[in-house]
Amino acid sequence: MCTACDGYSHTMSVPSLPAELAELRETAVSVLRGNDLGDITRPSPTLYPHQWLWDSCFIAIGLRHLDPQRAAAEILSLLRGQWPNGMIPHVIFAETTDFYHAGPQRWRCDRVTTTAGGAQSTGVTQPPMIAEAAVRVGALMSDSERGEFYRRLFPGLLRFHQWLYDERDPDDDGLVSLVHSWESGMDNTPTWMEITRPVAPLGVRALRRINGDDALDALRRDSKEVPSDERLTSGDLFTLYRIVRELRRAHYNFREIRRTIVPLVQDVAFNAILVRANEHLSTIAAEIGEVIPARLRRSARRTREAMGELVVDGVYYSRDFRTRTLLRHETIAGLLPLYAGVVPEDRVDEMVKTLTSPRYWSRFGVASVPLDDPNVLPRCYWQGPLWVNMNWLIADGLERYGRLDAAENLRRNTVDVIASSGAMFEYYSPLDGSGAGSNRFSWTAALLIDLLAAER
Ligand code: 2M8
Repeated sequence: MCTACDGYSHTMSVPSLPAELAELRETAVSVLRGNDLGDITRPSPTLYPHQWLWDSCFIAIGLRHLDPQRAAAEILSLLRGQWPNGMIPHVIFAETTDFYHAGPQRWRCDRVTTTAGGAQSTGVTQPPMIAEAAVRVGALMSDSERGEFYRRLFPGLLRFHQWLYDERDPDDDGLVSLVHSWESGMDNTPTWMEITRPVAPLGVRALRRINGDDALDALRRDSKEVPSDERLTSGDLFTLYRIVRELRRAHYNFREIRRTIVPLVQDVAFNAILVRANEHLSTIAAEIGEVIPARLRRSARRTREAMGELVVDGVYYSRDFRTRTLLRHETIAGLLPLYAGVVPEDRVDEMVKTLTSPRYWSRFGVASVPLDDPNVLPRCYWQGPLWVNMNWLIADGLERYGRLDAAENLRRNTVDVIASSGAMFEYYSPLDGSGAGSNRFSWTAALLIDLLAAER
């Protein structure tokens, strides 16, 4: 961000937009400015006061239209959190006293490692969106700026992709496994909650038997900014904390984690994002004359092929790493193979039909859980609401499959739902478009700026 003045927008030309959209864009810029901490951007001012991996990537995709160098800094700053083994953590803690419910004391990662930049971090990762964000930012830079940016990023990014396979694909089947639902980014999506609930702490299980989960509400501290019914249940939250305890005891090491009760999931969305990320990594390497090691190239090919093992009757699911059984609950995660480009051409129309049917496609975008699911909760986090980053990813996939009308409609609906709420909400009800969660959410603001740039 420019230090001589207070904003970003002077560095790039502002698109000419109808007054209403220009005002909305200004709101988005001010949300990003308000969440800016120098070279990182918090997802939201109070709920999420640190740096998150995939948030920073989506944020950079928007920031590039305001200030490409600042966008590049957002991405490069993720390398400060890199572990010696190559992992880039899902949260890199900022130097702030602002409260976060799963802060450094819950993870105590400084007992097992030191990050590249000395920052405290969590011990798990998040969807590997870095290469996509880097290529998007690079596209708006001069050749020499892009070359410099890619050269600074590439070594760390390569090590991250290698870590994903070395650590999380021990059986070498091409699919990486996740050890916590926070790694999927879709914290309480039904698939993950179903496999996670059996390992709930004893207290949670006892309270559940007498329908007394509510007793835990007073103990949680993540729902001060947002009503608790817009977030995951207390029982689920305390179960996720328990899994962090298990991971901590296993030193965040997959070989040890395998021997614990921690559920291990070959998450379909994460692996879809990885397929695309591997392609972008190759683009970055080619541009700066680097070579992707043969082993990583082979793993990348396997991931692409192995996505075919996750599909039954045209529907993609995540898989239990231990039992190799598919976790047959339909959610938005199963639509991300469209983004990955792994859906065979003769299956694409069928998938687009499902996606655009009233089951998923409300007037405003794609619901995170089909609307005919008896347990869908339209305003609750990853159990029904639509998310701007998901709409963005799916629209990107539709476009690359040449389904231009569907892509265009989805993008337009996304802008409309944000416009009708007038604020940058974390997520929106697919039924009436009302906003929920944080109302100053960075990736909504950033991706809106990106969508408006395309609109121009
Ligand atoms: C949400 O997750 C965090 C934990 O990582 C939380 O609830 O405290 C998710 O929506 C995740 O996808 C997102 O990256 C994060 C920050 O926006 O918030």
